[in-house]
Amino acid sequence: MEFFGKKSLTILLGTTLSASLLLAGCGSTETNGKGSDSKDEGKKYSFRLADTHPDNYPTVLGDKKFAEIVNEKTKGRIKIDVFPNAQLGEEKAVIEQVQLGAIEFTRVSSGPLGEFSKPLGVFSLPYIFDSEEHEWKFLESDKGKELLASLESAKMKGLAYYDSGSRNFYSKKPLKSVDDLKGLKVRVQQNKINIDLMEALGANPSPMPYGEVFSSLQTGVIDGAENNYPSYDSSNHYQVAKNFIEDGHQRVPEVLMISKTTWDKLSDADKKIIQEAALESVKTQREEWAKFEKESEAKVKAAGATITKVTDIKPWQEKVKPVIDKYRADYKDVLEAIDKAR
Ligand code: GTR
Repeated sequence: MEFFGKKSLTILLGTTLSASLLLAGCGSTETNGKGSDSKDEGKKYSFRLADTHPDNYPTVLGDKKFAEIVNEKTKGRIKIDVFPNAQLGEEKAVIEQVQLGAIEFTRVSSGPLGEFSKPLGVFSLPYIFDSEEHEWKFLESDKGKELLASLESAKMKGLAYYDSGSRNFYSKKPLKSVDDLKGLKVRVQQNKINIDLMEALGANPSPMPYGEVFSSLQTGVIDGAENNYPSYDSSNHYQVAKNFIEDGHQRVPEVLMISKTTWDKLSDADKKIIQEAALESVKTQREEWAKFEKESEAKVKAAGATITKVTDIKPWQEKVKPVIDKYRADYKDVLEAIDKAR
């Protein structure tokens, strides 16, 4: 139900927004506090932040916390409106808009980002993290920060990582072991490492935008997909693909970021506020994530999803070894740093 609501809302707002964009000429508005360049007053800004998830989703709650802190610290001078539900477009399209500065902020997965900034692709490699602790130890390390900073060469500025748990496979057909993936058509995030990953697992990869997955599962265009519990739940995929196997093949962090074009226009003081607010919002996002993840797992089980826990991950890791081997040289330093954080 939510899905159809989301689609029609997207179409509706898509039309309205493109019209207002045309009128405004650009997504952000800037005015000066007193009609002068007074540094004390600073400039007034009205920015937009795009997120693909629905309103109550942990990333959107993080986005809103971020916007609220910026608003408070600037006494309302910098206003950031959060647009959830892919109202401003699917992730790949939004990233392109952010590169152009037409959308100022977004929260996206590092999955699709890897196609815009190669260093971030490392997160799509399978089974590189043992646990949430291992992942966060790396994300907060110098190398983790360096990866965020690498976005600058792609006209974006990474402000913070958000939690996204681990990704697992689900299908309309039973999934009890790695062999059951053989021959299945599985939707993946739009990133070429995922194509190699699915091929190594014997499945047929089908990259497509997130918003198309529900109907593709429903109509049988694809057999399955993969994601964390919160997305499996909030996208209603659990209603059409009831077999979920907890293999935890990837931990793909979320990224909160700003267009480099927008960033470069800000005063140093405003940059500081925005950077600090983003890092402050991580706490809220991670708390909400931990709660939502548990609730989603319970909800999909109660709704009849069949959950299989993988007790021996070795056969999975064996199968995807060629993927790691293919990319090892490209990600040598960062893979070493990930190992060190273990
Ligand atoms: C979710 C992620 C989204 C989107 C989605 C997908 O886990 O939070 O931003 O990337 O996965 O699979 O497309």
